[in-house]
Amino acid sequence: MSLIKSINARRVWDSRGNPTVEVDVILENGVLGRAIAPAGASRGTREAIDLRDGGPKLRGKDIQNALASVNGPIASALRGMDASDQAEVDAAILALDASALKETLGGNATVATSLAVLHAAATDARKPLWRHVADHYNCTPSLPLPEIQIFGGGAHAGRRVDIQDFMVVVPGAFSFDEVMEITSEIYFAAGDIMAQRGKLAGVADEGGWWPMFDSNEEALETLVAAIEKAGETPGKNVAISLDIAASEFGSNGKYRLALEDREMDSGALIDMLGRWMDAYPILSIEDPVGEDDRDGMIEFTRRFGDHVQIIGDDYLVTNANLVKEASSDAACNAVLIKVNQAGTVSESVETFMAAQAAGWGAIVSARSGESEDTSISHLSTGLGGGQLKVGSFQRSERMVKWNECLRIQDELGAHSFVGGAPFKGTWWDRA
Ligand code: 2PG
Ligand code: MG
Repeated sequence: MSLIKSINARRVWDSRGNPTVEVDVILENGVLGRAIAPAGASRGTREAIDLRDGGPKLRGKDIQNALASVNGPIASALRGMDASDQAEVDAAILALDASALKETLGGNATVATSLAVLHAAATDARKPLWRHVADHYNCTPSLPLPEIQIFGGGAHAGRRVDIQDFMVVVPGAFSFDEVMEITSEIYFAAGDIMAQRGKLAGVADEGGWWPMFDSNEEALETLVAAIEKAGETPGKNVAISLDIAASEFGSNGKYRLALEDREMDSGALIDMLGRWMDAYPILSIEDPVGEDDRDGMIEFTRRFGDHVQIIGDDYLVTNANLVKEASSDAACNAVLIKVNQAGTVSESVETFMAAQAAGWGAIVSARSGESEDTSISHLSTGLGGGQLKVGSFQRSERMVKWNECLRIQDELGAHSFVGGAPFKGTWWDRA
């Protein structure tokens, strides 16, 4: 056991060129733990706040106040604490901020600190982070099943299409390494098809292709064509995963697909997604309706919950109580775990455990604003049994996380890959 000697925050820059918080935690024996806060663009209204300074400088996005939270109150409170007691450390952080959404300290300050402490404890125990997480939380580690973006949309691509993430999953793969190879083939096949058809504008925030489609459905047709061009059978080894991110184009049960100039209510949106699921091999859907559309989420889950994975992201904001509530509502059957939505490691793990208790899936996820930090690759492996969403197959802030999983694969063994287990009970499992 080693005690925390000092904590220092510095300003670094994320994958969108915005300032963000990096925290160094140094233990009395000299061990260093370091982590960087990510940042979302399509944010849930109930997630922890990124504390930004406002004003004209850096488009209001500077984080001097968040740095001051870490270097001031957080550092004072944590100095002398046992870094291996993550729950105590996170409780001490929470005790400094009585606000609902960590407005006082900033979720960017708390998440970078909390993760840096986790790293320090792992290094002090001479364990890779994934192993420390597995031992600390008494989990069986396994390499996650990735979901990988092929086209970006919504808030990540200038709203060029309404739907945010068009992704593939490869539940039929035998190893993490094989998922990477198959996804690479699909990613470049999609780029080739789009270039040939004059539909390719570049690369979106998470590395997926920035599309110039005429409808949202054209993305689905193109994705199926890309899977086939890559030599795979859609719906067999490879399936489609969507993040609708519906809160970005609707509220109060009213939605507007700008690309198609169509307005619809919640029922019509659910019907449209139902038609897509009939026509395309869609295995997972995130935020199919808005974060405020409880009736819509319950209805969607009633209709499709025994068919596909239904993930709450903005709907659940990595909050264990919301997972419990949704579980008793029979809304969703899986949760996205974003550590910065919760604001600490302990709250994120608590949400993961709540999902497991509900018999739900859990997908550890990056944000659209990312960095070289690879904590989530370790978290999802250490907690085990899950899935990992990192963005696409280009840009180093994405690839660094996939590549870290390949290094973990060498330590843990290729056999530890979860494969299609997260999709037990879906149409894919029955097919
Ligand atoms: C999401 C994430 C990642 P953001 O909605 O799931 O794709 O986006 O980080 O912008 O919230
Ligand atoms: Mg989402």
